[in-house]
Amino acid sequence: MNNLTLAVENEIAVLTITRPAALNALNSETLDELNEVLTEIEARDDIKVVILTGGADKKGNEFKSFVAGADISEMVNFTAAQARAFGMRASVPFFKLMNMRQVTIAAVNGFALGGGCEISMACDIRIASDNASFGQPETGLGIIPGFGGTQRLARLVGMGRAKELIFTCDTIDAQEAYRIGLVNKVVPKEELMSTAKEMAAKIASKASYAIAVAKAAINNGYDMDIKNAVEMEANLFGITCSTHDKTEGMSAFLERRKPDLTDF
Ligand code: CO8
Repeated sequence: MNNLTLAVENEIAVLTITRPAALNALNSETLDELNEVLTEIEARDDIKVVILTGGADKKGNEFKSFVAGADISEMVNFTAAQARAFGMRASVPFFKLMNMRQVTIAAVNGFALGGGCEISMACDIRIASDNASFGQPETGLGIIPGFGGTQRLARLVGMGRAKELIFTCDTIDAQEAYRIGLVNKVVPKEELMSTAKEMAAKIASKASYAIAVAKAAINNGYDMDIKNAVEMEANLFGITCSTHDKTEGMSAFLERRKPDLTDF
């Protein structure tokens, strides 16, 4: 992979987007590599949580940029058909981040603009360093957010705030992103990766299969009416009741011991 690195330790994968010359902007090659590596991760039983972050800029500053958007130099001459193809190229790995059985955490270490904000929103959880900033500057470039931003931003922060951010192109700091619910947590930049890894370890220590099922229930139920969504939840609950982890988890509670949770 030219634009991504993958490091796996203790069931946690750290996936780093590394395009130092372009502040980790997403081009076609990076999106294809992302799709490839997420496909590999999905098939791996030894990875329970994926932390997505941005690599250092060309001066070695690790907290300059998470992802500064889609690559403008690639998009500048796009025809409508090429733009659509580019959007779909992102859509596939972004839906993987959203729906894969592993939990995905964006550790946002600087600029999360345009496609950068959008890829963070495709993750399950966002943790921001205190210097991070977020925005959807597309309408200032004559385009609209095209990697799911008009949809995921409205779902995360509500329609009014999403419209304000998209129509004004304002960049907001990490605290404001936290205040409006765009990020789960803001931490001093030196603590970003340790905080993300701590949360990942906590998640990895729970029943991984149950978490994957809970993730599917939340994602799928979100766009359903409440009655059908709760019925779907009941059905999925039934499935988790047929697992080793359910028997082990409940027995361990009653026997006052630590459970040995193994399903995934
Ligand atoms: N694309 C390509 N190159 C970029 C990008 C980008 N998005 N962002 C930064 N770079 C490059 C710069 O061109 C520069 O290259 P060079 O050193 O060769 O001149 C290098 O990265 C460093 O950037 P700057 O010198 O500009 O660094 P600053 O610290 O001065 O500024 C900023 C940092 C504020 C992040 C600035 O670089 C910036 O504004 N970048 C663009 C941000 C942006 O507008 N992002 C949104 C892009 S559009 C988008 O994401 C659409 C997504 C949906 C597409 C859907 C298609 C279907």
